[in-house]
Amino acid sequence: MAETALERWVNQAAALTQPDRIVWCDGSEEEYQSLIELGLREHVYHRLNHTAYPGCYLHRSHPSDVARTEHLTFICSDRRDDAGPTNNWMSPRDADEQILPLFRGAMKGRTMYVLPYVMGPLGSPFSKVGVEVTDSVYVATSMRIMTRMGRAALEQLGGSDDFVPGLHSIGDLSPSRRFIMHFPQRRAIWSIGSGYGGNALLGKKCFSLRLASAMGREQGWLAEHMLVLGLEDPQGNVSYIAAAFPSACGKTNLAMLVSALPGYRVRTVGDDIAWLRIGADGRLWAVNPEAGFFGVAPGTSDQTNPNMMAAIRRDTLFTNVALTPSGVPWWEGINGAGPAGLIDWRGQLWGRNGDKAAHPNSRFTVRAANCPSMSPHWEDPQGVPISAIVFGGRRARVAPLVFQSFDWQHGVYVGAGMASETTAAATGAVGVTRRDPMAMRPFCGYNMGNYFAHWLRLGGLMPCPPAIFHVNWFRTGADGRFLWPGFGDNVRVLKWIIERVQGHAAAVETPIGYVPAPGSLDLAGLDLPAGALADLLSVDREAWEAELTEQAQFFSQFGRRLPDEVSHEHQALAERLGVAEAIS
Ligand code: GTP
Ligand code: SPV
Ligand code: MN
Repeated sequence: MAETALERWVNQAAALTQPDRIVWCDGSEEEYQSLIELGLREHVYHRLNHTAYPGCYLHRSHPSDVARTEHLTFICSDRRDDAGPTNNWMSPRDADEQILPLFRGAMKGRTMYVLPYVMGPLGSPFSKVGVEVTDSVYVATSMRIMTRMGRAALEQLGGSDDFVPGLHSIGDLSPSRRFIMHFPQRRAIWSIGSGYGGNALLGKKCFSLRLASAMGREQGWLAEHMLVLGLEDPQGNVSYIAAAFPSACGKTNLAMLVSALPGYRVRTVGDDIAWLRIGADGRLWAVNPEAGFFGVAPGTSDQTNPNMMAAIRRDTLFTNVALTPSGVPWWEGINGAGPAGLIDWRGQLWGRNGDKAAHPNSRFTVRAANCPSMSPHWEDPQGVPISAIVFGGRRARVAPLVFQSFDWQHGVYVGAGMASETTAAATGAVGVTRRDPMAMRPFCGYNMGNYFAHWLRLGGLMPCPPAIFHVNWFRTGADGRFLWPGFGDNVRVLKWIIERVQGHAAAVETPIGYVPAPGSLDLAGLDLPAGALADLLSVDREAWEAELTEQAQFFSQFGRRLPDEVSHEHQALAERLGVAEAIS
């Protein structure tokens, strides 16, 4: 029989990397178990206490390989300007020159796993096939949890050549020989030198955001760093919300929150990525392309996220968490102080010298199906219809708890002007405010100026586009503590958002948008300290003036690629704030 496009590519990858063995993964349970067994023998995995945590294993990554490395992540478009000022760029030719020598012979003595996978529900018109080849057992087992992997993907592909090839090797794990390269024109991914999360599980950020955003631009849809949830009201009506927050800013927690308001329920569709298309009915429809969660461990507890705590009690892979003497995973925020004899994420007795026992970016990998809050519609091939889009960030100041944009165009500007304090999800300084439009700065596979234009254009194609909001759970008071309790109480904000969409919650107009009118935010049963609500909703003119200046600097990098509508909205805000001199 003639060689298929897939076989040809796998053979080429093998010729380059020279593995000892090639294993085509079928995605079965038996195969998963045997990969775990192999991982145990090779100390890639450690067995956890299977009485308390059946089917759970711990992986400790190399200490220099604990988060996405944005400075080593490249968009390799033909022209630098097509990657834009927010991406690292390398020409495809230079990329070949840099990375081919690193891949040459990289799998000698190792096994190459071929992982065909589908992003999106099986049989959905949204879904797309990728194939990752990797020499990492950790990646093979994680991809089986995070995607629909194996036979089903080969069936969906058939003899077609319509798949995204992703070549991955852990190489020697050296950051100086680490590259994560994306080729939007070739639709291919090359990643070497890291075994961690978004650097190595190529279906996730590399395919489903960086390449998919570029595909969506051409094909008229959006790939976004968004959770998707359904909010059910006491009458049983369900409204769907898609929300984009930067890494480690609360998507997973919001997606599965347990409501503090009686009669309201949140159902999870996705916690990290959404693919959005305009349906035949003119509404915006979303699917979650993933099949699992790769969630932040620290801060996760029975109080903050009981649904996730239930999900991760079985068949879960933990990465870089601490370990109690009885073999149970532990992290900061799970429950009080660490027990005596705690082993830290590096595998050493925890010194209690101020170091974290679990790495701040330690994570769990678990199938979505394990989570008790999944929506009955989370795998619907058509997706779910979105009523509201929410942008959010981690801002100690400036951004109020919630505000609503005036319309789609203003909402796109709100997203484009977003900023957030950096977190441990990527290497580099933590807590530094940076512009992060739509929470996509690290993930947009093309020039963000064109990305804003794409958003504006899609809005024009919807007779009644979703309303756009901005939230901030992380505003602090004078004492430096969070003003808002967050987690389950965030449902109060979701309720206001949906009531705004339905037209029956009151709001006050401010220069930046609508904030809740007194009494319109349901605070029943919540004891906020006096003055906290006013602080949470306040719009500080001086802070917003400074914000305008920072936005102007950021936007100016895009030159002619910045849509006029964004400049216009920026100018209009300056005028509403009464800033004398126009900023452009
Ligand atoms: P990625 O997986 O990196 O994209 O992160 P994410 O956006 O899904 O963030 P996640 O929900 O995992 O939360 C990150 C951290 O923020 C965790 O430590 C949470 O406990 C904390 N967090 C989440 N929601 C809230 C909230 O409402 N208030 C406060 N104070 N902290 C929160
Ligand atoms: C993020 O950093 O936004 C994540 C984790 O969701 S990773 O898969 O590493 O991208
Ligand atoms: Mn994420």
